[in-house]
Amino acid sequence: MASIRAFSGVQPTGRLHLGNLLGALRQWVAHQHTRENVFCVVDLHALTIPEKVDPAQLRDASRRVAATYLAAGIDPAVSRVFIQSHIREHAELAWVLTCVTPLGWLERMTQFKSKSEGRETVGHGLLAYPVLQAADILLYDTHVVPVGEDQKQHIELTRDLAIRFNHLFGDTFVVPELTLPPAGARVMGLDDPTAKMSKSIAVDRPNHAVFLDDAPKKAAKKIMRAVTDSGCDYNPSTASAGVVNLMGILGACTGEAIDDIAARFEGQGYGYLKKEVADAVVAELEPIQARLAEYLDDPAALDAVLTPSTEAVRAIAQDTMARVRAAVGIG
Ligand code: AQP
Repeated sequence: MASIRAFSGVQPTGRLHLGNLLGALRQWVAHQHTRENVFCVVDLHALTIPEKVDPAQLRDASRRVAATYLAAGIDPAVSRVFIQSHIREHAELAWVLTCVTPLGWLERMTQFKSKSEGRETVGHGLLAYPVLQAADILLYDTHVVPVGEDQKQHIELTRDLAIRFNHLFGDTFVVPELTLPPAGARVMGLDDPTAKMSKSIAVDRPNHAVFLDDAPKKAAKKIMRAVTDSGCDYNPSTASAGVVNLMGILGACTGEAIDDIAARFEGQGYGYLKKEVADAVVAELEPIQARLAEYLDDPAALDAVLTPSTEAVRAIAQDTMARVRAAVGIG
């Protein structure tokens, strides 16, 4: 049986949070032994809002994200981990795909609309972001893209672009499928459970997100302060967004079904739920933090993963790009 290849990535735009772990990293780890895996730190994507780029820090941030993948349980024996900008073919394929992308497809992306809202000028990179993401995925003949729910529309666009390109230039790309985790696909902000937990929001709002490198006490404190309501309703269809979010986080950490969590806490104050969520989150974070510290203390150990991974994925990227150049008549 031909193997299934998974591709996914995270932007080095800030400290990774619980949403990144439960929505993305945990499903990468869970299935890595039954797939071929290509996990990328998407640093070119981090340039899309140039005002927020700190050139002195970006390279370090990329290495830290790569180390976090490994600390979260990515096994370099079966998974490739590399930094996007080290493979030039991402940018080349992005341009070729840009030329087959109708503008309207990009203008209707909800992430583009929300990120460009209220900005005086909107950069082309922000609009073109999903085309670069499509290039990342299609470059590796990806079958599955394990991501959080917020990426659904972008993966749909990637599929549409692969189909359009194949139609225009002949069968070139594998058309990938999205995969979501069974729980934790959309972790909401602790201080505002109507908005997705997000790195950029967390920068100015200390109680918005639990970061994967938060000290256990601090992580627990943020959860104990999470916004709920003044009632006592655990029914998943009527409970407030904050309570549903906390039950979702607990379920994602422990594997317990939401209905069972709701039944267990019925009649108890939210403090009991928060305490259990805090314990479950801290139990997730502690081993990750211990392994992260080891990788950060030993840059050579990280290089020993990144260097061979980069060479291995380069070979795949070069093959795909050769096919693309032949298909469109360049190179
Ligand atoms: N809140 C979330 N719940 C579940 N999954 C999430 N992901 C992000 N936030 C949540 C998933 O994490 C992966 C990497 O995300 P990203 O860094 O590429 O970009 P993002 O989705 O834009 O993350 P942020 O935190 O919101 O970053 P900023 O603020 O920089 O834009 C993806 O698989 C994503 O689904």
